[in-house]
Amino acid sequence: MAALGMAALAAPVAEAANPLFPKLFTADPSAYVENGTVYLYVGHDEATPKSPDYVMNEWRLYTSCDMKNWTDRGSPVQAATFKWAKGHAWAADITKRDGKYYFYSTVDHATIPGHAIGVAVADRPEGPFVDARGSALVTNDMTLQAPIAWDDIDPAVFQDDDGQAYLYWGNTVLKYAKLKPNMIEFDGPIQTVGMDMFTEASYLHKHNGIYYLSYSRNFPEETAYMTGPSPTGPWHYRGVIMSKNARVKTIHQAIVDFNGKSYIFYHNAKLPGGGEFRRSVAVEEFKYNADGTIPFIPQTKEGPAANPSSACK
Ligand code: FUB
Repeated sequence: MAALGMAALAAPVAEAANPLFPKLFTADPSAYVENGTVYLYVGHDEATPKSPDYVMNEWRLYTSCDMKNWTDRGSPVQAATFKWAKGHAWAADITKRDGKYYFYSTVDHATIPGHAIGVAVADRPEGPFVDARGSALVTNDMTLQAPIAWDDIDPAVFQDDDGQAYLYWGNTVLKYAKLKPNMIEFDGPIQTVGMDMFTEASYLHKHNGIYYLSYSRNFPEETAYMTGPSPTGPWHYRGVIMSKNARVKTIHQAIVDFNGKSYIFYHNAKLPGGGEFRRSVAVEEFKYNADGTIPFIPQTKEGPAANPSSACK
């Protein structure tokens, strides 16, 4: 049944320019690449034009074999996947370990005031995902560095070549912890990273042996990044790579390599009717400089050229 349902949902989206998905408002991209396929998980902005806040109940999945043509895979995971949560399907991130896919998700906690982070797991990147713990991995009362309800958001998961996994997250204060090999418990204390003007949307990736910690800085947000020699730094600030948006204060990036090229996903509010709570995900190709730094990346209407992957099935 589940497989049939997924096949019925898999609808090709017409060849896409930016923003990528004209039928839905989408935000907070997280990209995962496997077998020549990009799996792009996004939050779904369901707010009406007059909504005074985010309305987000589910994450949506789109896939592509070439970064240009996208297939709608429906919603493989929702805030309701976590019985202890009550909505607010904010930013999320995914990784694979030992044949299973772990989806770290921001939600609101039903009984512990504030946002929280849950972990869902699936046998395939298309889902369906189930709650991997039956409880939150992070709750607001576990982190007292910022006296706000929304400081435990935007999980970013990273696995190093030695198999050690790390979770970064936070708003106002950037936090991280090592994950145990089971991926659903921390292995050691929660640490913080001291930095200027950190807002949210931390994202850790590695390229040619350099670790990159990108994030949203300032408010309205711009995308900035640091580099370091390890997944925990020490970090060296490298500058802003994408300017703030018009009509929306957030921007939330994810950076991946796909089929020999490098890409940054982000959101803006450029769909008709878009705004603060009605955002739209977009993508740009970029090339690392010879010294490993990332150039400033302008937002474009065209997006990247098609980059067909022969490994895509
Ligand atoms: O989508 C809700 C929140 O807005 C995210 O968690 C932040 O990164 C910002 O994009």
